Amino acid sequence: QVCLHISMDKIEKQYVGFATLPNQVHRKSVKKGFDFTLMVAGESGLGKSTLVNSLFLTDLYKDRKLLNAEERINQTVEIIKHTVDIEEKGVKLKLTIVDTPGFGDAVNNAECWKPITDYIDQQFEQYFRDESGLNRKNIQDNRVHCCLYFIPPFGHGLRPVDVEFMKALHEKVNVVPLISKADCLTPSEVKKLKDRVREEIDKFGIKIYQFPDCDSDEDEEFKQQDKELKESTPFAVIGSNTVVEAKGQRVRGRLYPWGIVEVENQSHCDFVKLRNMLIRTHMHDLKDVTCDVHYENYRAQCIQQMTSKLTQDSRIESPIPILPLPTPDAETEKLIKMKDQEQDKRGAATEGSRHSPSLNQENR
Ligand SMILES: Nc1nc2c(ncn2[C@@H]2O[C@H](COP(=O)(O)OP(=O)(O)OP(=O)(O)O)[C@@H](O)[C@H]2O)c(=O)[nH]1
Ligand SMILES: [Mg+2]
Repeated sequence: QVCLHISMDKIEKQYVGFATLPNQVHRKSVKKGFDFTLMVAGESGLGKSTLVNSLFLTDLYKDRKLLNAEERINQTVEIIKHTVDIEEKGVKLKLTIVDTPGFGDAVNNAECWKPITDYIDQQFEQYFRDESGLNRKNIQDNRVHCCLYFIPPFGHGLRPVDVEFMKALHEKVNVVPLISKADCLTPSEVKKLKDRVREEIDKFGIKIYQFPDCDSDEDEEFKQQDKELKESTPFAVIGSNTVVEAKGQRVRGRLYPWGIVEVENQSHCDFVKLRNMLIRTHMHDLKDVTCDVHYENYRAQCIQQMTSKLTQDSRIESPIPILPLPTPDAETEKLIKMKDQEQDKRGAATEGSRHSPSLNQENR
């Protein structure tokens, strides 16, 4: 026991204690909770609404009645935001899904991506405002962290509209391309289409979300998983709102006269790979890239615009950009009042202890 005591003493001396930093971060972030926003986009009828339903409702709403009913999803006609708060082993996640109406119903599809890019910009703008506002402590982050772009399974690769659409998005959001309704294709057709799409993404300079490189000290299994993930893009997916019976088990799938397609069967499609990527392995990286690359771009543009406006205006000589202040609404007024009162209180305290009103004035 004495020996143990001495060795513990030695350890204590060798460590200052900053090895606990990761634990501190862990505790703090678990307390705060996480949030994630996912968006879907693409032509009408490709199964966007069905997929997001399959993607999250399978695990998230296990006991919801909706699952077992043969629920038909209606056509999406406006951008709809669904938010669910989920908890797993004490970790809280606020998940937001932004379902968008598909394009293709209009005769002219020029700029069909506009409502979607506008939506993404609006979220950035809101965040930028909040960040430069009074109350920065509890900013709600509604920025879109990932956009699943649906490519049709028919056809021979990307259409011009797909290229333009993804290019309109790629500087603003992490684009993850998917081949939809993969049950229409045989395995060799899936492979051919995937190769083709990958080639075209390169050829047209579309910057889709890049999975980060694997560290060299990761174990072999992880490296293999990472390699498979990178080779599977664009993920070929199948969605379904019905639960069918296959080999005595109830599974989410599609029942055809010639058999059953199982959504979560890895030999039928890449649905599980996509879900694991989004939730288990890359959620944090998607958020980091959104914040460090896409939002930073937006911010830089905003600041640049403001500075150029100021330099144009010869009456103002300050090189520091001044934010256009929105007219204060009731909420802001209340906040200002609260902060004033807080300061008054603090001022009074210092006044009391120092007996010097002039000092107090300076403190302000
Ligand atoms: N074969 C097949 N059909 C699917 C799949 N996913 C969805 N569908 C069917 O495709 C039709 C359209 O699905 P939705 O999910 O409404 O498509 P959407 O992309 O949301 O359409 P919009 O809301 O108009 O943009 C429905 O009848 C679905 O049952 C799939 O993976 N394979
Ligand atoms: Mg829809």
